[in-house]
Amino acid sequence: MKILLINPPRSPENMILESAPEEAKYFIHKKLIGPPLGLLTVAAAVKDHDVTVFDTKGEYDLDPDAPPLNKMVEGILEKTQPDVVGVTIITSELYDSLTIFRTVRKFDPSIVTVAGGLHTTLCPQEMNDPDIDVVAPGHSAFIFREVIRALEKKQSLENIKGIYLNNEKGYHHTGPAPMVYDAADKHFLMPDRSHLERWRWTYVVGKSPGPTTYLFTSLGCPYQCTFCSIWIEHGGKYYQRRVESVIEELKLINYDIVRFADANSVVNIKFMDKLFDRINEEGIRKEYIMDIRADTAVNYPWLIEKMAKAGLKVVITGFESFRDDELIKYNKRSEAGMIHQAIDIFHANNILLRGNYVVPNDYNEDDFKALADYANSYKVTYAGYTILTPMPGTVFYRQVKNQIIDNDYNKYNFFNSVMKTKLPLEKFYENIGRLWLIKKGTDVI
Ligand code: B12
Ligand code: SF4
Repeated sequence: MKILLINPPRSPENMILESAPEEAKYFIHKKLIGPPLGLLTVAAAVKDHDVTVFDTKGEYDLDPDAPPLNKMVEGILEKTQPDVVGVTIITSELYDSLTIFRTVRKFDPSIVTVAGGLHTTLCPQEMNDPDIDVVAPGHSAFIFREVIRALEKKQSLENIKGIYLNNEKGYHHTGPAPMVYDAADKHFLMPDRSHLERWRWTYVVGKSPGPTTYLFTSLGCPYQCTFCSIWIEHGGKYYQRRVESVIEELKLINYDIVRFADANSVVNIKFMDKLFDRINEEGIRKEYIMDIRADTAVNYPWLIEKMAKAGLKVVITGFESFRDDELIKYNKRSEAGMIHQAIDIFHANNILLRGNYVVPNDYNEDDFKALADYANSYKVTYAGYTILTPMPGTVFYRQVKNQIIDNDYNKYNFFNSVMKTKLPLEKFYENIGRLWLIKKGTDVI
């Protein structure tokens, strides 16, 4: 079978950037850069077939004047003549994904269209669209393989459990999946990054000397922050890879910078300790980027030191708030007092720290001033100030559903306010834009 897997473009909506003072604009994320790891995993499940992975984000980074999405997709459809097209979807990229499916349907109605990715897991009921034939929520690479097998043998897809079908019976679920797939261990599939060679040099962040690739050592998170999609995606479970499997992947990777795509890289202390022993033993020399919680750094400074010596260069920490009452409201299970301790530990190990604060919709001028004062007294190399956003499918979404005034999913990327704000909206954005100037470093990540 000929299979085309498409990574949709980024949503261009970014009101923080639009409203920020000129001098802050360089530091505000215009785009996050990185490879579509989920699609590489799906590609690995069907590697015996003729598979093409197409990264439209990479394509627009290669040439910002590349044709509009429907023309770009028509071009790749002409070239590959696929039997099946799959798209990976997060909330802010849903509408462009639907444009891709519409283009495919118009091009050739016999092509089978498959939707997967986080948004399909969180909100499968929203995927009822005439241009989508199959919806495969969860870590569904093996289920996708079954779909391909059935299509190849011209069998009905009704017998494949764990998917939604849109056919003459209407939009319906085929029944619960036969098992919970452990995509980190028993069902781990080694990504083949050669699919992305064309876009390799677009995966360069800021002034970094070379491109970065992503690798995950775990899936899910044992914490349950109210605003977070990730623990919901994994039903609150945490899946850990094996040390030797990660070592094998690191040896295969021909990139010098590796970003751990874990929700939370250091959960299992013994695992990370062992992993870095093995990295040292194998003489693997790379730079690593990880997401590490403030309380983890405070509780295990020796591990931070060990990882820093073996290549840990950049850490991203969700500080979220400098106030304990807000952290409790978010169910963060960490204390504000740990932020400055964690900053000291990371900086003492020459780690470039990116601290991220989330700004709730009810902040007034005094709240912004208090946050600015705090962030100024504990400056980090890179700082991010994003908007607390009710991602559909999260606990926070349910809590604040009535306060949502904008249902345009293009805006659900943490850079736009979708709830009623206490301050006039322009003032709210203006304040957030100014915050982006509070940091030590002069580059972006
Ligand atoms: C890697 C990553 C990226 C990469 C690549 C994503 C891409 N497609 O291009 C980059 C850097 C580009 C990226 C960008 C963004 N991201 Co991002 N990203 C991640 C991250 C860190 C890891 C995802 C991952 O690789 N997981 C591992 C793989 C194996 O799992 P997976 O992708 O879910 O894929 C599996 C299944 O979903 C399924 N599947 C997936 N696709 C498909 C397709 C088919 C056909 C099938 C059958 C199955 C299937 O099978 C896969 C294999 O098991 C997650 C956080 C996390 N730790 O989960 C955030 C995350 C997904 N990102 C998020 C967001 C919001 C963004 C941004 C909008 C952020 C921003 N503010 O700018 C941007 C989007 C673009 C932009 N504006 O710049 C949110 C999504 C929230 C939501 N509910 O939508 C997350 C959860 C982070 C968070 N803190 O909440 N991201
Ligand atoms: S915000 Fe971080 S710590 Fe909280 S549930 Fe999500 S990944 Fe886990």
